[in-house]
Amino acid sequence: MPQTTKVETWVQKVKELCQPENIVICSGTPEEYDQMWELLIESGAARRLNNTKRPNSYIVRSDPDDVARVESRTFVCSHEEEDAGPNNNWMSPKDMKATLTPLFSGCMRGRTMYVIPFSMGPIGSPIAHIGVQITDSPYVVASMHIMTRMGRAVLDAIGSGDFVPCLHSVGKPLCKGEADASWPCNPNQLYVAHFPEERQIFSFGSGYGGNALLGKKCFALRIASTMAREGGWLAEHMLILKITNPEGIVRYIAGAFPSACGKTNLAMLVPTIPNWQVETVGDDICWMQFGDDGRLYGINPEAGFFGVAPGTSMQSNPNAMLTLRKNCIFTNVAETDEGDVWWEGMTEKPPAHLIDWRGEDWTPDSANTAAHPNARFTVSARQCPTMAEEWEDRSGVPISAILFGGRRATVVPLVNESANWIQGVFFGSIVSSEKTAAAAGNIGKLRRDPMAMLPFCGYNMADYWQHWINLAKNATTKLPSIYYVNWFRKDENGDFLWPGFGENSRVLKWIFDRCEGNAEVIKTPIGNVPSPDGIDFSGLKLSSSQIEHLLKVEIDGWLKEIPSIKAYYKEYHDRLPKELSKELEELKSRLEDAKQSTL
Ligand code: O2Y
Ligand code: MN
Repeated sequence: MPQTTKVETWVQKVKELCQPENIVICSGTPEEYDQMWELLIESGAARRLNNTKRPNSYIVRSDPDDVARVESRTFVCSHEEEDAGPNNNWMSPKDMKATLTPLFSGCMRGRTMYVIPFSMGPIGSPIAHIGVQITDSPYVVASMHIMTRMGRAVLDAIGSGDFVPCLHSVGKPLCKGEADASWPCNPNQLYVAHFPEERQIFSFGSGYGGNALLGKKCFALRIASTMAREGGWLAEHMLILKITNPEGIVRYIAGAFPSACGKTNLAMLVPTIPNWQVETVGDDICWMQFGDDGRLYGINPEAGFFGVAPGTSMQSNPNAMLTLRKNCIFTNVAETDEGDVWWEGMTEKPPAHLIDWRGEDWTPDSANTAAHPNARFTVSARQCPTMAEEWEDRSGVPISAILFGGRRATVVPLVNESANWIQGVFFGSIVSSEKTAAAAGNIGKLRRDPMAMLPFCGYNMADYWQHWINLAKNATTKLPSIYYVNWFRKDENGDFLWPGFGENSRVLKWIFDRCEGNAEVIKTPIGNVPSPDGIDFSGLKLSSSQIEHLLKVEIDGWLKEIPSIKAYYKEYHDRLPKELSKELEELKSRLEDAKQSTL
């Protein structure tokens, strides 16, 4: 008699709890993908786009109350509240299970329960990990086809091994004869709950994005960050890009930027500097492990992009637009009269008439946007013209540099290089964006988003910083250099100083040259900044005073920020790594010395 596998045992348990009408073990075949669309079209959630304009693509409208990740309903359920930290909502595992059990009980009545075995990372990669998502949403099944490697091959790879169980329901059981909603959901009973010690995820009430595609933020960041801490590796909210210089030398750079800071654009950047090439390995998540040679190797655990549509255009990101020519899912965008898609920023002039994301007629005079601001495209990474050939290499790519970036109008220069790993961790820990537009000399209220992981770290952020620091203690060779970048510095009139987009290649070139030991720096209290001719600004309409402003180390501005960093660190009490408080004190005294010497 063949033994019952762990997957079978778990599926049986969930079946008894959720009481679905049918169970489908997903195969991952194109036929299965097409079947999901038949169901979604029949339910009214989706429409097929004009096949000539956008072959094999679909437009989906979600419920207007289910349009984004909901951080206030996202929980980390560690046994001890302190282990979740002030950066997470916490509930004890016992209380969360007592809350969720009645909600999940019978929640799939009248629906099909899909079992999706999926791999985050190439199947068989030593850096990859496997999950099994159970869901009652055909939209989730179709999306997981694009965003992950899934189906029969993954089930075979699990064998009798371990996997992360991910249980998801839209939270709307169907009674016999009851008409279904086109986008069933239950936003008033929303829970996205993570159990880091048991390594499981339960999500109830939403069918959208990060709440429902559990491989992405829930597994690949929140649960994986706890696995990485235990295993001595890193699960990060980072893009990975490949940069090749005119001589053909290749370097790989990972970069963490808070949501909606142009990360996908940077990952697919078209360099403006001649004879340099930038290619894409990943646009959102990077898992890094030490290789046999002691270097950090990164993989993109995802197989697709789930990008923000508004603002994406042939100007801002031509490679994304080319990726989107066929085989896409568009969620909450507007539909043109020709059966194609449109969103704000796609073209300079909007079409004269559209059907907006709510399904209403729309004209340029309409009061609301045609696409929802968080409208998304879902597309296979394979279709991106800039994917590096090694993006699916099982052993990953060696990372030479790590970027941290926020959105700062003042104080933070275009780029500075940390003098060592711990200073780099310090800069990562203080990444911030202004909540409000900051006028010159007036720092807007800052939202700190350390390592761009604030919504995604599955444990106490202070312990996460300590984990980053400890990596240096265990490293056998030089770790990647760390850079703090800021594309968003403004002048005294509130205008952006830096053109951004493809011009960011100039900063990447400087970083590349630093990795090769070829660029001069000036030592400053905040680490190394480029020497005046270090970055190639040729051909840009930037005056020397604008360049000076972009690269300036504002001693007074940084000094003013010290108390705000201190107050923020205080939130982590005695869990704050002593290395970081020391780094802050040393920064303060270097800044004071610098101020003294300029008086
Ligand atoms: O709203 C959502 O559910 C999507 S959030 C998201 C999606 C893709 C990549 N990054 C993010 C993010 O919030 O960082
Ligand atoms: Mn992201």
